[in-house]
Amino acid sequence: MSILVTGASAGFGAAICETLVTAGYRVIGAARRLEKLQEMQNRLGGNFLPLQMDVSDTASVDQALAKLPADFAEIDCLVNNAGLALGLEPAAQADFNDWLTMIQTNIIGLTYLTRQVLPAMVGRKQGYVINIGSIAGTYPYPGGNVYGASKAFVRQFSLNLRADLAGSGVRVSNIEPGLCGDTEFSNIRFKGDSERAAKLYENVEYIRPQDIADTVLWLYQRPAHMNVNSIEIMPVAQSFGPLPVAR
Ligand code: 8X3
Repeated sequence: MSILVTGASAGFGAAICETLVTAGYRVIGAARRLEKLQEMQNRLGGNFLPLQMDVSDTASVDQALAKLPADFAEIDCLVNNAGLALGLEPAAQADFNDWLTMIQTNIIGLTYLTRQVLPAMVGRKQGYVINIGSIAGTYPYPGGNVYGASKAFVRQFSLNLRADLAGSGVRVSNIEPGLCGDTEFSNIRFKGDSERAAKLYENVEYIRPQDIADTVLWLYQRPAHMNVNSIEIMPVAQSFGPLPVAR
């Protein structure tokens, strides 16, 4: 039995892998950057398996899954963590290619991998899909356009999976984090403009990857009869904006 974590080479994914391996589980860390995963394996040992995979490419997903050694091949839990935000421009100025990239990874990648892994879970009458959504999937904000919409997809997909999996013994949760620092997420969102990215986290006690990793471990260790449908997490410093009225 194993736990497969996507986007494993940094940020949430790396923290989730480390936390799960430390708790005694066998973990497959999937990501594009194999060398980063290999560094992790040096630290984490034989219960961590690096797996090169680009979730946005269905052929890459198929090839990676086909390569799994027998002692890791039974995936008991899939943590769909790989995802990204690109740009914070208003919709009329956004780069359409950024939108496509987000749709390809956050929606198509996540759904394809889930579709590939689910049948074996259903066959075993046991399994768990933990999706990493976002508060952006519930609350709109300026510049969130397609990123938020992709996370709204993840939220509803998670709930609809629950509907389809009724009676199967397979659990599904959607973790919806708010502002989280110490990851590559913000740098990617601002396309390498580290100054702009750093500004967002200035003087704020933001959520850390470890907070999300602890949440994944907690969810996985709940008893088999208990399903947490969604769990929304914000830093105390973050809350809700007013509903503006344009005049
Ligand atoms: C991103 C959450 O609050 O940084 O998923 O937009 S936030």
